Amino acid sequence: YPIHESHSHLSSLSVDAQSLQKQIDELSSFSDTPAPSVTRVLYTEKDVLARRFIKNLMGLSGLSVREDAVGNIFGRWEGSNPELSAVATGSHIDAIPYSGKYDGVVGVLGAIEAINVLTRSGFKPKRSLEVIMFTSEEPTRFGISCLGRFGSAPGHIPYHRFYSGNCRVVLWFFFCSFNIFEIFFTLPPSPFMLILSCFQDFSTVINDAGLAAAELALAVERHVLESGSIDTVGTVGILELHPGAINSIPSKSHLEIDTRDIDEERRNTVIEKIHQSAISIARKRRVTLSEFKIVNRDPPALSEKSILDAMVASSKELNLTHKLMISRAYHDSLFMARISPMGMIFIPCYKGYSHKPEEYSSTQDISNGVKVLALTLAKLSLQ
Ligand code: HGY
Ligand code: MN
Ligand code: MN
Repeated sequence: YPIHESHSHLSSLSVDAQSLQKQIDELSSFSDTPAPSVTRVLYTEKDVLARRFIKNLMGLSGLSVREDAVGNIFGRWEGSNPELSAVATGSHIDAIPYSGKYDGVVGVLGAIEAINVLTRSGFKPKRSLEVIMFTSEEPTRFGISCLGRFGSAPGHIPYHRFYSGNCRVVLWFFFCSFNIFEIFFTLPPSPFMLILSCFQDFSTVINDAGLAAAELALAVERHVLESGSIDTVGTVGILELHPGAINSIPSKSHLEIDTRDIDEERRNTVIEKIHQSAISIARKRRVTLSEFKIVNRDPPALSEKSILDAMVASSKELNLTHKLMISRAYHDSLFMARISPMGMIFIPCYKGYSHKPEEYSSTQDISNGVKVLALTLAKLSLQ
């Protein structure tokens, strides 16, 4: 689109990188664990304070703020054609235990800064623009991710035209060492599933439910590797033993397993193998597999070409390099894609780390991401 012809001022988008970095640093202090780690679980006191911080910034940026039943926060910049569906962008600010300060946060604070960038440039949106802070993208409080989707039933939100999620690189295999700016566009946010598996010793002899769990953890690794693809991943992130005393043989164990793949069928094969292993390990160790529950098993989603096109055009106009990529992470985009065209922008980060205190993106990369986001929002707003 000839945005440059009609809005030539947009070619000089200026990001207030220093303020943005300061906000990222400040938000990281709303945490229940010591810096540099961040822990911010949904509706803890720190999360409530962080939400207030976000709402305040939205207000300062001139957005009108509203909140829905599950706590998604929306900041709206009314366009000249408010009856058209809006263009929305956003991410989350909750943080899993002992994670870092960028995951999600950059997608929320960066989006608010993108609005500031457009305001400063004199841009006037046609479609309304919205910044969304999605509630509990992480599964920490209720064991399930992306609670925001329950706030408004899909199909009833006509205004979500576009959701550009995390300005973050969340997947760990790639992009560890790019030092030029690259934007990564997602194709399918990955299908993801979580399995709950519990073993219990119901016998009178001493059978170790903990060893059954240990064996299953190794089986998860084996089944994932057997797929032969680097796109198949899995981990046992939670393993609890009961009663949890050094001098007591565990009578119960509880595992939570996350397996992912960009290929849904291959992922399902891994799940089936894990299930079979759980059954045979229980038999062999004479413990009962008391529960094997698939918590969620979502299909992948596709980004929309028109959104990708706007992102690609924006990065080109800004003289930034980019690359199309697949997101392996579980994002609200997975659900937004069911009700509206969707695309995601990723920026480089240190070693591809996420969900650990070491996660880091440079102010420069963040600021480039904000520019691409701002220009993309502007283009889509005029469409
Ligand atoms: O787990 C994920 O993919 C993301 O952090 N929700
Ligand atoms: Mn995360
Ligand atoms: Mn995230």
